[in-house]
Amino acid sequence: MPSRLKDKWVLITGASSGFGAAASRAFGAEGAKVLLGARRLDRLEQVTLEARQAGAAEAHFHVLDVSQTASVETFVAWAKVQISRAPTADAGLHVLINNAGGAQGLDSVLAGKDEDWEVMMQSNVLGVLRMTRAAVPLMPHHLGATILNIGSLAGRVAYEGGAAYCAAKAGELQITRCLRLELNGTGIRVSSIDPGLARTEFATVRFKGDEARVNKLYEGTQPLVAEDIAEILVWVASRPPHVNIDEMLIKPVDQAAIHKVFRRQ
Ligand code: NDP
Ligand code: 8X3
Repeated sequence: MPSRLKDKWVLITGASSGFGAAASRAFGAEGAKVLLGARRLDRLEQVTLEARQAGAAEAHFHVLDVSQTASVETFVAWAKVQISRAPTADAGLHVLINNAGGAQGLDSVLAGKDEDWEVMMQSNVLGVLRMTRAAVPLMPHHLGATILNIGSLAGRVAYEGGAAYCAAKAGELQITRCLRLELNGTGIRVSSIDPGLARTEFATVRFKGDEARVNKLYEGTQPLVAEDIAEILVWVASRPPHVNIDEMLIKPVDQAAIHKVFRRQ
């Protein structure tokens, strides 16, 4: 049976690394048409090539900063032009993946920095709102179109130093739930995909390039890899159109809980 995602338009934010890059290749391998956004254009160009090599029917990229409303609107206007180039009966944006985001620092609330808090709220919370507001008008009704928001284990549990990031990802989860209510009747599906410990560039960004700290985080344990999440995103987006996977929590087997991570000696 051909993939339900073949020739479907899939928009991925934060496609320049980690989950977003792996998802670009995975949706590409399904024969989808991928529209990729992030701030680092050199990385996006490379991922676009990889998506084409994987089998994407089309793959294009454009600069995107989800923390800026003007950038989001320009990006979505560009996406609309791509989608309108070859109108078909089921044209429109089939999958929106709100993935751009991440953490900045691991400071306690008392030591927290305004600039770190602002970056986390801008990308993980306001970025999802802005992208969704701009892109949903491109999504057809009653054809299995899907919004996949990338949340986190951090949105469901608390840990020391995580206040702003945990709040941001709890915000993402609540946005997803509100949106599902607001879009009820349109046939547009909304999911929160919430990973635990995963080895991407996430920790390098959080620890601002301190690789010793990054290595310590993953020492002796087997984290998720980006492809694990990409495979799940493809699976969720290719359920029959009447099926909505509301929320999914995915952790490595070694991570029984946020504070209980098995480490080999
Ligand atoms: P990466 O750091 O590898 O990827 C983050 C991506 O987000 C990059 O492509 C980056 O691109 C993009 N991004 C960040 N800020 C912006 C912005 N303002 N505008 C546009 N793009 C932006 O980490 P992950 O792949 O791990 O992270 C992806 C998502 O998964 C994030 O939302 C993260 O919070 C979440 N997550 C990560 C987990 C993990 O342990 N790795 C676990 C649970 C959730 P660029 O810098 O080029 O703009
Ligand atoms: C990333 C997972 O546990 O590092 O969202 O906050 S965690």
